[in-house]
Amino acid sequence: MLSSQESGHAYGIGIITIIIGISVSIFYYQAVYLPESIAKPSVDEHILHPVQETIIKMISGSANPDQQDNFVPKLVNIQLGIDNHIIWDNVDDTPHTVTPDEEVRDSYSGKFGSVGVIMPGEKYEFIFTEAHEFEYHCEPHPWMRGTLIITKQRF
Ligand SMILES: [Cu+2]
Repeated sequence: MLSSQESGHAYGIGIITIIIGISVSIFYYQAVYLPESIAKPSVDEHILHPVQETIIKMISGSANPDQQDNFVPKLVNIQLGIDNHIIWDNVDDTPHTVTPDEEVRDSYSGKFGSVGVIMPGEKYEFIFTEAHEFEYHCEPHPWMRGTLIITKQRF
């Protein structure tokens, strides 16, 4: 049996442990979690709401490796504030993906690339807010390849 002094001591340590735990949680929430969740950079309205959409179609027959065209158009030049809202439209009857060859991250829109497949008739869209240049492909049909070059407005 613990004497009442010892059990009081153990009780005290328990309370202190709980207080430290709560303090650490609050510190983590305020110093780490909150800043990350609200850290989206401020982006010009013209870039968030460009005047044009860029549509890239995944055309019929893309699942055939002998067909030359799949992502149409294949090479796209984009200007921020003009047409940087990009929509991949699957007009084929096969599911496809939009997957960058190497990880691409936009500091406003986050990680680029479709999550899972884009079913026939569905779309994947992304708004780029920074200059990027990269190649992408379709995961199940690696011969489907495209290139995006996103630049700042030239005036
Ligand atoms: Cu595909």
